[in-house]
Amino acid sequence: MAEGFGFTLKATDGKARTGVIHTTRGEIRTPAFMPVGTAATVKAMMPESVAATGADILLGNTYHLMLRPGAERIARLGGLHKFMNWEKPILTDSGGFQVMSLAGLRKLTEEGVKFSSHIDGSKHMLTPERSMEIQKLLGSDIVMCFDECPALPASDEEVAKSMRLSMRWAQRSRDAFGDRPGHALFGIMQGGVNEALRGESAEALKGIGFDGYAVGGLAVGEGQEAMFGVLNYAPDMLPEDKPRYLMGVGKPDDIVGAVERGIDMMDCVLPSRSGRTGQAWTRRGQVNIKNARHQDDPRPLDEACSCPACRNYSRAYLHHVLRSQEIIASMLLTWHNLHYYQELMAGLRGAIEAGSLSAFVADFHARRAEGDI
Ligand code: PRF
Ligand code: ZN
Repeated sequence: MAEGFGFTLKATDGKARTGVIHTTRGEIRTPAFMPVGTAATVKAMMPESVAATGADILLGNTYHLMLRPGAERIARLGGLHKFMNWEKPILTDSGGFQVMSLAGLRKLTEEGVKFSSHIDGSKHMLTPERSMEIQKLLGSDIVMCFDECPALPASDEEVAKSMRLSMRWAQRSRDAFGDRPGHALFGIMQGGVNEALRGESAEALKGIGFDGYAVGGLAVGEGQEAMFGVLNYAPDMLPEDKPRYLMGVGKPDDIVGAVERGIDMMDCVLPSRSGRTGQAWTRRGQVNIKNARHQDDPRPLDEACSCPACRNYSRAYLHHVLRSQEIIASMLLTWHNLHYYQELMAGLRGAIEAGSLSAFVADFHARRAEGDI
């Protein structure tokens, strides 16, 4: 597999694992949460601030960057890391999932997906080969296979057909990626909530061979119980010595449940996106800072949080700037949320290493049940 890339497992606790992914741009401590930097920015955050929250790696998107400003342009400007001033590792998603959820007119064939841009309606085509080329132009450290994630509801037959197409695309992705020392390629398991199809997908991917394995096709509206149902068996179908990445998850309790079930990496827009609308995540659950009950409250969002929003500002101030649609509201709440997520990951890693994950998880749920102060 890729030279300059590796995964070391440090400790396990039940099915949960903690370890380190080694890349040429630095180490990623797992379980890892990856903030989403879709358009070459984690919205409302300077890259050094993202790093200060404790993030070891960011996620970027093929789909958005190919449309604007264009992958060839980013390559001419020295690659995505230089372009956005982020020196640590970047994982890029391959585009298929975003095409299906964002693009206008789409046509899916064996070859790939033809679609029109959500920005200007212009026509484009993504194939496994073009997705690998774009992710190479971006200079991504962890490249994702080009796959299809079927929209729900879907019959077992439709899910099977889609998964088998994704597995043929996985082979084409592997062939097109070639051998790129210092860059890793991850396969993506599909198969919906069907155990046999998940097994078939895992076998196909293992037969091809990847540097890491993602669980795709979850958190698409099936609900937490169904998602955990799949996560009760899916990680066990994947190689133990490679990182396992759950795509597009999730809320803090989804993350805790996924880690308990053997997931090593996750990404989600939730902490950044919901920060911009006034939703904050704390140890005591969700807080909507827009709510009038905060307008005279001199206390911080979370007195135990060491982020700049909680150290230097009151709930009353956060409420005011959010209500006034001041830019600093997005900056502070995004910072807090990313800090909270990274602190949760650090807590999970520490607990797994200490063999005390079940106590950590019990405490996590108990505090949330108390509710906001
Ligand atoms: N495939 C890809 N990206 C994704 C997903 C997927 O299935 C999901 C599903 N939650 C999020 N992002 N390529
Ligand atoms: Zn905070």
